[in-house]
Formats: sequence, structure tokens, C-alpha cells
Amino acid sequence: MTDPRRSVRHAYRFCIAALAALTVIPAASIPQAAAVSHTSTVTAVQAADGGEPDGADTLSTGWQTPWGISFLPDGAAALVTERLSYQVYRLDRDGNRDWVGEVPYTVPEPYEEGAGGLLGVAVSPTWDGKKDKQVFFVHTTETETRVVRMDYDGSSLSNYTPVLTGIRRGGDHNGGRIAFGPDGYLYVTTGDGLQPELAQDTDSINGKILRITRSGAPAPGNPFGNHVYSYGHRNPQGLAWDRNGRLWSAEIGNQEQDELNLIEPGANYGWPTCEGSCDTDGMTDPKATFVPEKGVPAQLAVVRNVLYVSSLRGQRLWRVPIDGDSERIGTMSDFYAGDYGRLRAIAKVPGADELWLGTSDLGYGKDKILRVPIK
Ligand SMILES: [Ca+2]
Repeated sequence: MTDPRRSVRHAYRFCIAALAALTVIPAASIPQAAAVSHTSTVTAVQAADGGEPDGADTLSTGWQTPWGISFLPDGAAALVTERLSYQVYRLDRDGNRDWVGEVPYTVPEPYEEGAGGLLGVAVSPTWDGKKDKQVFFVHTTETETRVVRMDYDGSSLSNYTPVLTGIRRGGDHNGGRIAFGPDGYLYVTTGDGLQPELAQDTDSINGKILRITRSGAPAPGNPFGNHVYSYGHRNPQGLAWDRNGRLWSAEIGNQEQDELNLIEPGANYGWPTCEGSCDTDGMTDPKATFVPEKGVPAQLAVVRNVLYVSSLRGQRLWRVPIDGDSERIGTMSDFYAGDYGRLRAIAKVPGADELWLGTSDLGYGKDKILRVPIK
């Protein structure tokens, strides 16, 4: 921060970002904090809650479309999935990569179009490789999308066990993110499978965020007594919890608006009646939206009190600060526009103010995983 050129760049970037955010967010959903222009206020907020990406180093090269990153509990390494090869690797903080296995029965693209394959991964928060070996994946088979469990003993994967089957696969609306919540249950995003009406059907597990046990049963206390936690989703991708334990989700819209939603159990997020904000009774508007040219958000991570959203088509990392402990967001800004191509996999490193960020779809062996310190 002592480099004056950097400060000038930062100030310039802030102004540009503020303009961009005003362009991106429809009037109805502009948060109050978007009007903040008093520099000292912004600086104070950043010191307590914020920070921002401070460069990006290459941690690991030689990947092809890394999709999911899930850290082992000690934070020394993560498991990383590759969508098209359906292989799983262990990647440590020094960038060493070891192959640990593949998820069987994965069929990435049986049809002409489709973004299936091996998608999300979630390591048990109590994993120790001995008493608890459980890791969970979402993948597409020839006929469906599944949540499966495997054992990882620290060196290899075994004991493939489907826990939730029958999620309709279709086109590129496959959801696929999976994460353990602070309550110890698994949260899973599912796409509408190219059948939009399923998103409004609370008896369907498509177009939803699901909340399930390790054996695939509905988690206790779910709002409809089944697997469904929230509904009316088109193709939700990102899942992350903030410091208040609230769940946020990034979702890919259709033609006009992508979304960042604050997820409440039982709430209806509008698809296919709404895309973006539509102020319809009984439907919950997003907290922020993105135009597809700068968006198509993939995944989500939280560092301090800031949401970071990787974007595919937008080829940038969005920084979305939460306004203190309120449900509002502040001024959005973005980083790396076009520098690395499409960005997808993202995870916070446990115990460090650092993100891992994967490039996507550059071709066989051409993707990489970046290390992004938050300063
Ligand atoms: Ca929506």
C-alpha cells in the first residue's frame, strides 16, 4: 500500500468499479452503500471487514477445467476435481499435486451439449483419514446427476457409494456445488435440468438448493419435510456462509441477469417467473445482479466480510462486500478482467486470508490454480 502508483491505481479502479456497479445493478436492488463515496468511510470499513485481492500467483499448472476445491480440515491441502477427466487430485499449499483417484460412472457429455462431468467436492469437516474418511462428490452419469460418497484414506479414493440419485441432468443446468454448512449438513445446488417448471415444484429435487445428511436423507428441520431447502433456482452454482452463518448463493440466469442471493430456508427465488429482480409477491429478489457480459457467476467464497464471486463469461473476480452485519451489500468491484480467461473454482484457505482460484476451459493441461492473497 506504500507504492503511490498502486494507490492511484486503486483509487482509479474504485471509481471505475463504482461506475460499473451502478451500470450492473438495476435501480431496484442498488444497496444504500453503493452511494458511499467518502474515502475515509471506505477505508475504515475495509480495515475492519474488508481487504482486497493483492496480486495473484500461480500455485499449480497442468489442469483441465478444475471444478471443485475442498480443503482438508487442517488446511494444508485440498482435494480438487477435474470436470472432464473426472479425476481427483490432492493439492497442497506448496503447489505439490498428487493423483488420488477417479469418480467412476462419470459421463461428462453424452449429448451434443452439456456441462456435466465431475463437479463439486466436499471433504467431511471431521475427516482424519482413519475414523472419518468421507468425501462427497456431485457428478453426472449417462442418465442423471448424483451425489456420491467415497472414502479417502489420505492417499486414494475407494468405496463409491451413491447417496442421492435421480437428479435430472440436462444441458448445462446441472448445478453441482456441494458444501458442508456450519450445521454439519450437506448443501447441494441442483439445476433445473432444462425443465424450468421443476424449479417451482417443491416435490422435485431439481432447480433447488438441497440440505441432506451424509446418507442422502432429508436433513432434520427442512422447510418442506423433504430434501429441499430453497427453490425457484435456475442453475445455482456458488455456496458460501458469512460470519453470521448466513448462506449466500451465486446463480446463473438465462439471458439478462445473473444473481447473488441470500438464502433463507423455504424461500422461493423466482425462476422461471423471475430472472433477477422482479418484485413479485412470494418471491425473493437477489441482493445483487450481474449482466452476463460481466458475470455468469460460478462459485463463491467469503474472506472476512466480503463475498468473492468467480465469473465464467465475465472472466473476472467480483468483490462484493457485505455491509457490516446487515443483509445489504456495499459497492461491488472486480479484479483480473480478462487476465486469466474464465474463472470457476474458488475456495478460501482455512486459517489464512487467501483464496485459491481456478481458471476454466482453456484446454487440456492449460488451466491453472492461482493463489490470491487478500490484503
Ligand atoms: Ca432468482
